[in-house]
Amino acid sequence: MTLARYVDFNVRGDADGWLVALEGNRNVPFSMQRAYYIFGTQNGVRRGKHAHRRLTQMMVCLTGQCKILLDDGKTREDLTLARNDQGLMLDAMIWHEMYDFSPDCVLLVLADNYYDEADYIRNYAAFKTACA
Ligand code: T46
Repeated sequence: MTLARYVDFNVRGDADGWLVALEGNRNVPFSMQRAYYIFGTQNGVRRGKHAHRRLTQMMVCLTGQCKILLDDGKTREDLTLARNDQGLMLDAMIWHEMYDFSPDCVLLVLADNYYDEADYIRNYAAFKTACA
């Protein structure tokens, strides 16, 4: 069993170039309220290191690649994000850490709500307690 699921996108275009459209409640299976992107991550840095209490997100690696550790409090798995024709759905209450960023990695994240620090669990022990 996997802790997250991939959504494949239709890639449109031809020899002139390519385009992917992301639409809320269609190929993005929630109502989007926010998009942000992560880039310029230095070698050896781990980002994330938190879980969200309620937030649902989709991650798309636009260029380069990185890895992501997922943890639901019982099991852990590591996935690679390296495709711009695929989104990774990340539900609430999954601890996640992104690492091994290539220098050119640009990670687009779509979210179903606005930024709210109160939605973050940034302490792993507190996350484990909340999962129990
Ligand atoms: C997540 C992973 C994948 C804002 O002001 N607005 C925003 O929408 C976001 C996402 C962050 N911020 C501020 C909060 C911090 O002062 O930007 C700063 C960096 O955020 P953070 O340290 O949480 O960044 P990452 O890369 O560790 O985590 C981010 C998201 O915060 C998080 O929701 O799931 O990317």
